[in-house]
Amino acid sequence: MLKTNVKSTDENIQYSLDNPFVNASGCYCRTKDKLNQLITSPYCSSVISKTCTPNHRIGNPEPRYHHDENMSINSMGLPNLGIDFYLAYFNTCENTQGLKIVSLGGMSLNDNMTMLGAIVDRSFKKLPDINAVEINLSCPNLVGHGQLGYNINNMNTYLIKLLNIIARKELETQEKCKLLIGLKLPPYFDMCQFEQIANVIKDQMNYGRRIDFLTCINSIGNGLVIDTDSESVVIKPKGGFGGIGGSIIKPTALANVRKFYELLGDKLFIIGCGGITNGEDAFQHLLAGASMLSIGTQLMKEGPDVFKRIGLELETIMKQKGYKNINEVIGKLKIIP
Ligand code: RRO
Repeated sequence: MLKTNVKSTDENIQYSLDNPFVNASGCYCRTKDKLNQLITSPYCSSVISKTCTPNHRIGNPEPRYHHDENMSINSMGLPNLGIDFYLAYFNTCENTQGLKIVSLGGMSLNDNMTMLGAIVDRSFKKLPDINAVEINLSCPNLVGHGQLGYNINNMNTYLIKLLNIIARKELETQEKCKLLIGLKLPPYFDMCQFEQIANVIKDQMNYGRRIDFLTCINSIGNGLVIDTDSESVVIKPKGGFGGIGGSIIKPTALANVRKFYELLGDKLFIIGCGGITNGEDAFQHLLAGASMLSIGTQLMKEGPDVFKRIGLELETIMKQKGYKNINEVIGKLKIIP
């Protein structure tokens, strides 16, 4: 009942996934132990790595993550074990069914070009490491680095240079790249921003550069959580500012999924991320237009069993409503005439 189909823009690559669930990058995916727990977790068909850099990074000082009932705040600062670790992990792990996604977040365009170039080369050599790449354009926590997803001109030039790596390889080999390529976007709040970003993406696609999916949304950047008792911020980096996740960001996440589904849903698929805590939230993300569902804060709170609970709750809602499969739900949100 929860099977979902995802495909590349030109339908060259297609996957039928047992269920739509994947962890949000950053949650349970930095170390081998945590990744193993996801890979073996029922109802988690696909797994994404922590956003990675060419080399190991320690990240920001602790405490750097905090959650309460309705929200989370983090300023992790990209702690990760370096791209080679994640490629090697996926190369040997046993999840053969779902998507194995590496999230890329180099400190510079050069970093990302080097990492993507290596991944694409490996993929053309048919090494089985991974089948998808998510390019993170939206980390809110790097001191001195703005979020690329908020700088439309830079984002456009950046994507041209990065995605040309794939286009060139395809030209050279006369073969299609077998990787799904996605962008992790920050939340947008203005109708003009949605249109501008959608136009940047359409332009890339019109010039033959691959973008197969969008992940909407990353945490809402630079929120501030204050503890009344201690009269203090709750995380150390950046004076307490950090990315906000959890239930309270669901309306923003749904709006981003919906808008990009309206603007680009005939060209690519969307991974809904933000505020999924139960089957009803999952159902709403599907209605808005998500084909896959990414769980972050709730995974941190509950551990990998969260996928089964939410999956079963989603199945119950779908049965009650008479739906036989997810495709009957995706994007079918009604508006009031
Ligand atoms: O590591 C982080 O601080 C982090 C990243 Br890369 C991201 O994309 N989103 C987020 O909330 N934290």
